[in-house]
Amino acid sequence: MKARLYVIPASHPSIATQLMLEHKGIAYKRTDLLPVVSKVALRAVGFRGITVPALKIDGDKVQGSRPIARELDRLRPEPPLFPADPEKRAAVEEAERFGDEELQHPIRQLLWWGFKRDRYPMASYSEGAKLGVPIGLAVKTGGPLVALSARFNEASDENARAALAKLPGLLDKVDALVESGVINGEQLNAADFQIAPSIGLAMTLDDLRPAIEDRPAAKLARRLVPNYPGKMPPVLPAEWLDPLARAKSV
Ligand SMILES: N[C@@H](CCC(=O)N[C@@H](CS)C(=O)NCC(=O)O)C(=O)O
Repeated sequence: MKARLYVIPASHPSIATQLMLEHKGIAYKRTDLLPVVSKVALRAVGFRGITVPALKIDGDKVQGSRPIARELDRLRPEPPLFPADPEKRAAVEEAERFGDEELQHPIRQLLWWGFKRDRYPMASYSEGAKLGVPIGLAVKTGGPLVALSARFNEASDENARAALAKLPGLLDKVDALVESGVINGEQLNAADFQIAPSIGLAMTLDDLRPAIEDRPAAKLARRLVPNYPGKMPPVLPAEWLDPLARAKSV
């Protein structure tokens, strides 16, 4: 099987896909892309969409963490990413949908809001990546790239604040999924691989980690992504963090 995965380093759905390829034992080559540049690069190599993860596998092109999970199960059924039992499969698919559609984006917005404030931590998110340019230089000259990505991801003050207000509820939902055994069970599934990187990425933000690290959600992240790349020092205004602090103290 010949596979090449296009990623942005430390992108949570990209890491989800890397984990799934590893789970299947599929060897792959990785192409690391800078945000924004990634959109042009993906089109240049023949993808229709403009986001990572994007996978070329045995001549086919698949884009998006959820379609990729299904394609990997089709190409290499063992070990499966979805349970055979229809009821259990439906629960995993719903958890995976939640991870993709509800959990991923607020965390992405908070990260880009942080980079808007201070882009120097970006280098830590690209450690070990082969971007074709020295990361120090990319960060030094990366002001316009950060501004574009923050705009693309709608990382405004208002949305960052809304993302923080939403976070306790999202974390409660992940905790409930862990506690009901839909995720973090003995057999890992597509929802585990979808959700763990979002929690892992959130925990790279010093502002968010204290509200997460004692939760069941953190156990899943430590199991699947113990060395999530990146570290963002505190950047968020204290009053915006109130909903998180309150959620931790109940
Ligand atoms: N929900 C999609 C998300 C894809 C997505 O938004 N990827 C981001 C990286 S996390 C991206 O490619 N952004 C382009 C950019 O920042 O320039 C999935 O799971 O595949």
